[in-house]
Amino acid sequence: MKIIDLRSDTVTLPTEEMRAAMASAKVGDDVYGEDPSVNQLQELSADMLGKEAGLFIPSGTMGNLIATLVHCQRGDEVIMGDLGHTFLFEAGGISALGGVFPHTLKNQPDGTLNLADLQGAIRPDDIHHPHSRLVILENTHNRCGGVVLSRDYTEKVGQFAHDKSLVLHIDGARIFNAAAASGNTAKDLAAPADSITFCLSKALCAPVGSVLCGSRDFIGKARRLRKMLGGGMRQAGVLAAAGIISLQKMTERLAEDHKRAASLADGLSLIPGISFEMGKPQTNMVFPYLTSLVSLSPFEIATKLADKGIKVGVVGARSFRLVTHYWISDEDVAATIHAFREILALA
Ligand code: TLP
Repeated sequence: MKIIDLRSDTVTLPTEEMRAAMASAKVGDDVYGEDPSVNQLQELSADMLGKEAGLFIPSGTMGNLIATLVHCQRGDEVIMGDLGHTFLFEAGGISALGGVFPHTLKNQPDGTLNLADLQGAIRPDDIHHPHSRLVILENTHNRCGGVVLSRDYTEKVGQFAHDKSLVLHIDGARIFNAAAASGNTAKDLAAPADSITFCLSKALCAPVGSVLCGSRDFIGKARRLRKMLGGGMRQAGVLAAAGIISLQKMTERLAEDHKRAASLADGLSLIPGISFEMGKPQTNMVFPYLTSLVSLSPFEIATKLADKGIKVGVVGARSFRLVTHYWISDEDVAATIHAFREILALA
């Protein structure tokens, strides 16, 4: 049975071109800084993100963790959204390993944090309080529907943070989706940030890896922390070789995934019992929910879809997340709409 896997873009398999590049990659010991493919990937990443330097890391989670550990001392406070990936899905690593205190603000439906809320979150200089040190934004914002934070908004937050002597980190796991959807370059979207992580192993199809970018000084410190966390890799060029193709080729095609997400949402919206809390998808994520017309739970529906070879994520009491990516075709979109229609007609 053909499997249509819409649970995430993290499920993407490497392309044939990536596999060939991996097989013939020039490699060396990256802990010595001697892997030519890793060095090329880091330079290319820094260039595309407009930062002085980059560091190849195993995951987006490690990127956000290392950035927080470089920017903060133990006891410092990090301001972030209550729907942010770092708050929800990174196993509390910044607190467990960094002794850092998360100060969450309500994420607005468009993925932003209110500037007035940010203003109110800054701690006065008083021995009772932790130091406010870091703001984390997420672009695109996963749990807010894969929405794009604008360049203008990000600049305002960067300006605000710097005026208050804070630093700004962007969890840009899908910054190239944000770029494709907004018509800005990733470099423009990253410009206000002191550091940014982006992922090669999501929509960009590489099998493993993310890149953390920032100033040369920041990346020097990040490199030591990566080693401390056990993330110093040796002949990682076999992975970096795929990442180079991600940046050179896969960033160019993301609009296709966004178009398919829009058609998927359009098709699903015509089915009685399905609605959309978050409006039309802006990038590659679709978040349908079940109205009161449907008696089955999302888990029951997900099981029936899985029986037809369609895998979807259940993300709430009544809602799903479906993510389009390189391995999802127009036919897969049509088959998914058809399967939902059939299952809900019987529900
Ligand atoms: N997100 C995954 C799950 O963890 C939810 C997914 O399927 O979307 N930042 C953002 C915005 C992310 O969406 C993710 C992964 C990460 C960071 C973490 O990346 P990895 O999985 O490489 O640690």
